[in-house]
Amino acid sequence: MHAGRGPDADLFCRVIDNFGDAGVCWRLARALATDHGWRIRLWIDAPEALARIKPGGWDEGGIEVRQWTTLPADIEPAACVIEAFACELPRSYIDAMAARPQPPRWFNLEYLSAEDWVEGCHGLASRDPATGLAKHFFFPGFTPRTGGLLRERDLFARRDAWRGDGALQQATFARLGMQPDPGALQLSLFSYESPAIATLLDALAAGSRPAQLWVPEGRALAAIEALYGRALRPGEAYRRGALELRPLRFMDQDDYDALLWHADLNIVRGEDSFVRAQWAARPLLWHIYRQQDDVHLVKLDAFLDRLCADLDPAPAQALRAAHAAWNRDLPLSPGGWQALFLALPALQKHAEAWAASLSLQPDLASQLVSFNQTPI
Ligand code: TRH
Repeated sequence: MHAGRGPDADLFCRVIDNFGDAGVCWRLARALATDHGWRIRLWIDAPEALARIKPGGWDEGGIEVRQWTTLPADIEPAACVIEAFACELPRSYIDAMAARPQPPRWFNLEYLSAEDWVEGCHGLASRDPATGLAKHFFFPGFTPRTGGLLRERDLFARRDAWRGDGALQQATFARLGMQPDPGALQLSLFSYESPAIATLLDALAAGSRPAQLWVPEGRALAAIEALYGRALRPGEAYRRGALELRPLRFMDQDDYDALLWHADLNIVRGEDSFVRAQWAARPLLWHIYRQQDDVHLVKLDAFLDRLCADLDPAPAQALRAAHAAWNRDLPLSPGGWQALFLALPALQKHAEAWAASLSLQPDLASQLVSFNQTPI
């Protein structure tokens, strides 16, 4: 942080599991810093999660990463305070917020959902009983009456530049140890464990078209190792029928974007890879994060209803069947998978239109900045 000017926002992140908590917070910090010139102090309780998605370090202009164990006793809260995913701030920090002559704007960044009720809750406030401070609920979402989706200003330009530049692509492939076969269907797989993984592998192996399946290290690759009964190493190719399985090292977040831009079908999960796959404007299959009492299935249906609203019946049915296989453990026959592969050209067109229409609404960081400027 530059001398003489404190942070514009304190962003608090507690890592529950995996990489999405860190991934979303890092992206928000970057968008606020790069697109809006904000100075961000990112407090994270498990910096090792951030280190996985940003192995090259966090030395980016405008962002200071701090380990959130305990906060300094004399901390001066920033003018804007963002609590990611209801991570609960320490009482001493809330008291310090209340003690400022002008109390900070306080946001709770919620989880993404396509459900209708989100519109009614976005922007609502609750009062901290002890200090009376207002905390605003900031809901990401897919419609204009929500907080929108994280999308940095130059994302589409970078994506399109990459797609139009063979040398840039080759540099990425060399860095990631990829040798894409131009004649093969390209798939990326970053999901949780699911019985659908086995049926997908079988369908690809039995397919009439060669396929390369790129699988970054992690839970999906471990699930495939269990199926194959052996360790699978990044950099190696494992062939079965028409399928070439290609494990990859877990990569930098920006390189993962490029993998999404490259593939014909991306299997993604959680929240951040799910959003990035939509910005890639390629067909996607979403393995949603499992929640208690199956509430995640309601969220999944809400998204699929929006996505499929103007999709022709055949591709929509193929897409829904694949989502049911992945998320509801419903068996999908080889014919079901083939229907999805056949639907890819239609899904591709639709993914482009979907990304373009979503990008008409202001991105999340811009909306947060505007909200922050409106008088309470
Ligand atoms: O990892 P996720 O499952 O994360 C989460 C958490 O489980 C969290 O508790 C939950 O709240 C949330 O999902 C909904 O999935 P997600 O959100 O897609 O985050 C993965 C991040 O990892 C994303 O920022 C992309 C990044 N990534 C890399 O940087 N390199 C890689 O190689 C891959 C595969 C992903």
